[in-house]
Amino acid sequence: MNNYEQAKKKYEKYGVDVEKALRTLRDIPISIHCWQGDDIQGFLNKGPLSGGIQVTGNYPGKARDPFELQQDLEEVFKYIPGKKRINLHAIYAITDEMVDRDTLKPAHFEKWVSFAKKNSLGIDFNPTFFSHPLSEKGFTLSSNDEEVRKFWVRHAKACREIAAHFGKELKSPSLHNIWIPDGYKDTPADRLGPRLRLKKSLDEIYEVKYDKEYIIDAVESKVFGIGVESYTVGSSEFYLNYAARNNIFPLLDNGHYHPTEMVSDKLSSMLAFFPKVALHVTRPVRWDSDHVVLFEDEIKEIAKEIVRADATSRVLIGLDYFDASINRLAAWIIGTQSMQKALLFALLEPNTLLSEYQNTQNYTALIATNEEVKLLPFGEIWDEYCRREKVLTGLDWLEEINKYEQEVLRKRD
Ligand code: RNT
Ligand code: ZN
Repeated sequence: MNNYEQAKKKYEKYGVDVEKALRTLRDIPISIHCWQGDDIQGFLNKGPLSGGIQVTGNYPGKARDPFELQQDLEEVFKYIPGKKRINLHAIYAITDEMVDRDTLKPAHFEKWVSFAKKNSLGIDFNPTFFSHPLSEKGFTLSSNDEEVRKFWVRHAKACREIAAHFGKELKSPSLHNIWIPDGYKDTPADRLGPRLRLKKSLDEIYEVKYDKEYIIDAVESKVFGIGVESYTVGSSEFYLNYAARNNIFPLLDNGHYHPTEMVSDKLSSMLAFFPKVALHVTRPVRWDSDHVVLFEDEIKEIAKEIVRADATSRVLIGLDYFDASINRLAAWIIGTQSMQKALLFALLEPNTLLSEYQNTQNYTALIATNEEVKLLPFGEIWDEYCRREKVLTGLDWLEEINKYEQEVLRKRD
């Protein structure tokens, strides 16, 4: 018996179907965010990053143009098992035309469509409401300057058309996610006004109807940003109510809540009401710092909630972090693999047994079994998954990425 078979036996003792877990994992898509590759710079924006988010670090070799970003993504795909999607922002349009955000067209993303086809990917999409002269006053869809508000409504409408185009071309619905940076540094005099304007803007944006086969509309809430500490227009309550009443979906970013609020605990409440829920998986360290996702407790707990609810096709998993202090490709690989490890860990949970303990009030056995399960030989199962998916196991990928750093990244600066 090889290591995998031995490990499998240990899981079987608790009634876990390991082969089924591996098959399920392979089909759970992870949406990989393009913005880890260039510190959210994009190709349309020439200025600095704004909107209360921040990338720290200056590791050499960041992608400077579409060719480099796609080259880096393709390198990264080699070391990530399973089904992948990519997540783009509007500022990643590939065009020589002088185009502003409100006049973007599907044509400006054709090179991404061919990239996606070549690599068998779906594309998710985000309008970019930050890093632009018209967002520098801190307000976009909730602006009290009608010209500014209308500009951003046009931007979102253009982006939904592009997302629907991705969905149609790639035969896989594109998640179109709205996140805006709007808010106040200090306590505002009027909290309702901006929210009513945001509501009006969203109504205008979603007036245009698209086929559900092409686009999935979501809204992402937040609690605060840098320089926007006191009040965020697009808060959790605001967007949950909006989404519920308008048949769109909530997107939960696990860096966007108060530190003791857990997205893992929110998921089941969302799934009780929404057919789909989208996630931005990140790692907040003391604040919404967007550190690289690791194989840690809250990520495992989020994965468990998805698996236990049998919601692997209802929860759309996207990554959202940005670290410029380490090799950016390594950041992508570690974060994506960590999410996949968490999913596998959850799929290997003896859920029938644990639920039975819960339902029979045998809380002693529940806690004891949960602790025991943590020590099962998970690494052997993960390695087997990687082998079957024909990606390197262990740290072998790091050697390849170091080579790539020497041969490609170091020549960029
Ligand atoms: C910001 C939000 C948002 C962005 C990306 C770049 O706090 O999380 O999702 O990180 O869209
Ligand atoms: Zn996010």
